[in-house]
Amino acid sequence: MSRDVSGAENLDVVIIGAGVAGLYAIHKLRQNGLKVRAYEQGSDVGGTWYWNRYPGCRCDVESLEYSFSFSPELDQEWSWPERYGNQGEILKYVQHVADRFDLRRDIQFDTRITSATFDEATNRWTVTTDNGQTITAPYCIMATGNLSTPRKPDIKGIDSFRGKWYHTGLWPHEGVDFTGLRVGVIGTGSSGVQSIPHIAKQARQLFVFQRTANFSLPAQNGPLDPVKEARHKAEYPERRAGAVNTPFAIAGYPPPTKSALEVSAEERNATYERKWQEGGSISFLYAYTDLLTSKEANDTASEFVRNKIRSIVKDAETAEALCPNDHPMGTKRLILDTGYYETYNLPHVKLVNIRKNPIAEITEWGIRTADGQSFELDAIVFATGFDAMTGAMKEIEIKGRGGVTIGDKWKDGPQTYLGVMVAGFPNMFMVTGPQSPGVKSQMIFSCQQHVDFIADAIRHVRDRQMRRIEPSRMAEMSWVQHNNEVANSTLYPLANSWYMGANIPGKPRIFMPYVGGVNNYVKKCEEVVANGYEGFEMSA
Ligand code: N01
Repeated sequence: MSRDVSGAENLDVVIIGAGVAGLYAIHKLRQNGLKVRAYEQGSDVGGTWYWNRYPGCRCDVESLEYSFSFSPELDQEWSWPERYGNQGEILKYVQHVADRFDLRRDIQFDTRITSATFDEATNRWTVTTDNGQTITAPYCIMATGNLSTPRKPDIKGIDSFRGKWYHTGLWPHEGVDFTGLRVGVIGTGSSGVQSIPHIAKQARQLFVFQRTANFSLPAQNGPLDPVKEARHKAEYPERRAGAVNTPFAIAGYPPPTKSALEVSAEERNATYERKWQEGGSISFLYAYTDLLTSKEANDTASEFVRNKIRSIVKDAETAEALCPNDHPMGTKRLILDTGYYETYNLPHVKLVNIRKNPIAEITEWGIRTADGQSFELDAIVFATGFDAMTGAMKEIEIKGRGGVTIGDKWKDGPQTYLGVMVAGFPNMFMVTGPQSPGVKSQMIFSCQQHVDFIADAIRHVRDRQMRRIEPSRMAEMSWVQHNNEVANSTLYPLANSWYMGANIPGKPRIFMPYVGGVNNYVKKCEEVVANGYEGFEMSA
């Protein structure tokens, strides 16, 4: 690698992160003849799938869909054992991609980026690492992930706990054996719901501390049917091409045509029952056109799921506590589970409703709730989520023009143009940043689509002998406004979700993902390019 007089290493593009986004960025930009390098905090590739190793961790998008689409050969070569990939399988796949496309030689592992500063005189980013290295490059890509900053709540007394505690998003690589232990799990989002049935299989006693009940549907996971796999692989070219015309970037689900309120209760329940048996969240949300836009329509689906919970969980009080009633179904990430509700029928598993009776403190011996009850525990699992969408970037001291930090810029909530760039931060790109549809889509599709857009933008700038690209403040403001208008036309803002920043005390409550659909987002990106990068300003 070349160095400047100060000893800093020089690149064309510095990439932060070697999860699926960072890996594809290396591949794509290298193909465009650029000198790139990714810096990764973990000791291997994989991002989310490297860190989240909790028992039961599994993707909620089907494995034949949740994969890179840039290589038809890769599509045909890889075989998934199950309908939904588990963490180990997906990590193996991502590692295979890194090896097959020789990506590792441009990755530096075990390296955390601490700062990134734009120099207005040279139009270069200077990035520093936690081991004292300095790297400079005209372009910087934040492939830092949306759910990559685990957060444990600040509960009084945690330091005094004599047992062990874990966070699902930072799970020990050697695994955890809960056999014979008394375990407490705090949090019932996707991570909690997926891990609870597995922990229950080992633990002597399991207490689940639930603040908010969530909607979970059966994944109906199982071995992948070889006939289905062969058919899907034969259809890959059309399916991959078709994904771009769908809201979630997943083809193969016929879009709904009717309102839930247009049909009889019998017909509706029969449809919901069929979707429940089929498994999967997209299929369920696609039952009717208005499940995410009309509260009345949504109530029919929400009540169907509540009745399912009541029919599965034998203890009526526990069943009622597990019934979500503070948000419409689908406005928080819909969870896919295997045997979650059934777990509460086991005699050694108990739900503790901390909405009614909050955790007062963690003691030497376990958890004490506000009513004075003590739960003696050997281990506590925090399944309490992440500082989503903005957390990872705010952990790096990113300074744009005039020394303004990303923390200053986003103090009232994130502002971006297309979720790809931020006004005031020239030549810095984000892969699936806030106000992009990333987290509301088949994530690998969105990562690729964003990286392709970024790679084209960089080529456009370089081809014109320009040295700086940045969105105009006007374009950014109007995209943020559009994002809010789209969100407000749906039921999404009714939920206290991580989409809203609601899970982090003090975080601005702004609906962050773009929910207008991947199809509309991609059309917008294409228009922007066709109009000469409309909304972006370029200079020499
Ligand atoms: O985190 P979450 P997650 N005291 O934020 C509770 C993706 N993902 O790691 O709802 C007590 O959803 C909190 O309660 P409340 C997926 O996109 C995907 O589970 O804030 N409880 C909630 O129950 C997912 O949406 C997969 O009241 C506290 C839980 O902790 C996203 O990651 C698998 C608390 C956090 O739920 C995040 O999921 C796993 C406190 N102080 C994750 N603070 C799949 O692909 C928080 N909670 C399937």
